[in-house]
Amino acid sequence: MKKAAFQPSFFINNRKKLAVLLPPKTLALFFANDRMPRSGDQHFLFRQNSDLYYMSGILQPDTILAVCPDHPNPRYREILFIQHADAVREIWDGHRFSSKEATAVSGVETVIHVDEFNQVIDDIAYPSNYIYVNVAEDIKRDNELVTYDLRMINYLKTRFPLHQYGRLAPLMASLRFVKYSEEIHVIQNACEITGKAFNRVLSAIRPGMHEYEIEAEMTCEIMRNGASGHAFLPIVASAKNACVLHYNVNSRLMQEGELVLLDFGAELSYYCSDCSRTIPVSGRFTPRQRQLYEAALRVFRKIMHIIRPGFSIVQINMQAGRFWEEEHVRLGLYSMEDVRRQDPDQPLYRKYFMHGVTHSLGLDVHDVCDRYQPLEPGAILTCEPGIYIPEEGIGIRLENDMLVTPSDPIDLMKHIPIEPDEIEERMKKPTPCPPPA
Ligand SMILES: [Mn+2]
Repeated sequence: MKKAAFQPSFFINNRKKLAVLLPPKTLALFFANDRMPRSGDQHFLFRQNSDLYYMSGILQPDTILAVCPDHPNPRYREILFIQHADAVREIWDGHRFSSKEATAVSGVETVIHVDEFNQVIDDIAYPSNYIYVNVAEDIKRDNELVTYDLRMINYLKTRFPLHQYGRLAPLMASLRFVKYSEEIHVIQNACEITGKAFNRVLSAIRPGMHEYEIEAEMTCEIMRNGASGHAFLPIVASAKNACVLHYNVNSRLMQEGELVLLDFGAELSYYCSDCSRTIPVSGRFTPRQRQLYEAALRVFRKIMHIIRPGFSIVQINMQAGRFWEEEHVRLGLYSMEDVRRQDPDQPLYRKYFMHGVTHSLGLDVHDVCDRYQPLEPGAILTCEPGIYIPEEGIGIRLENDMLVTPSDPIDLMKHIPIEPDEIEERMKKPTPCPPPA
């Protein structure tokens, strides 16, 4: 995607909403993601920082957005810092925005080259008492990587040691949690494409295929429908691979009688969809597979009814544990007596269901939000129960994306087959024509 999908009014409105949440005399700073080196002169595909995108629509690296609503000089209330035009670099990497183009996308009137940030920062920091920065708090920091936002907060703290610093993350989480109609529309379209990819898998899959061939079918359908690609690394996990929750090697040969778990979604205009289905490789569930599948589907339906205002993500997850407990007992995995004796901190259901049953969905596949906050109409959440029995080499997960309304949610994936009978029906392969007599 080369251009933002939304009109500048979308980004202008987001900045207005942020300004209301900021304390008086605050400077808020958003930094781009880094370009991540891959090898030699290659980089991984660049992805803009989601908060910066949400506030500006600018997809270029080396971008900074400053929002300083109370600045005495109106010119400095919103500033976009962007890369210099560079004739040589543009031969290799393509066009860079002029100031005018950046204004047309973002609605920010003041556009300055990013090289001048170090001079301009004095003018916007001095009249401010607070500096709020968009350190991404939800990303996995399981390495020593010092990202642009972390480098800049160190720089700012050295330069302005007596300012008070604050977190943009909780404010951004509350803004991004409830989606506007434009965002809902894009996510719904992403869900449509995801459904097409699933239907293609249903007609293509056969015993003797590799998991990666299914990935290729999905990728093809996603790309040819105009999505930018997968919203996350797709999972094609057959047989016991389905018990590895983030399996994405997708290399195994699939055989007759096995299940394959698919967890995938198209990304469209920077917004994600997220779908899971578990289907029989040969087109028919065995009685045991169907028994477990139907248990997952019952939990799916029960969870769906509590994805509504009044419940928080944390509460829905606790309820999912109760629903699974009933199903596990019914399946004979343990007894109610075992449940009564269990350590409440280590509930038995976690042996067979060990992940969250819902998460917010948006610009990020696991979108930022406060997990303790009750849901509100306009939020989009997944509904994704699963059951994993490594001893039997079986893992089943079902997942649809739900738009929260004042009552029951709208299932944005209701067009994607989920009933076991419908899955089997759609998987019936046309019988080859008999040879002419
Ligand atoms: Mn999910």
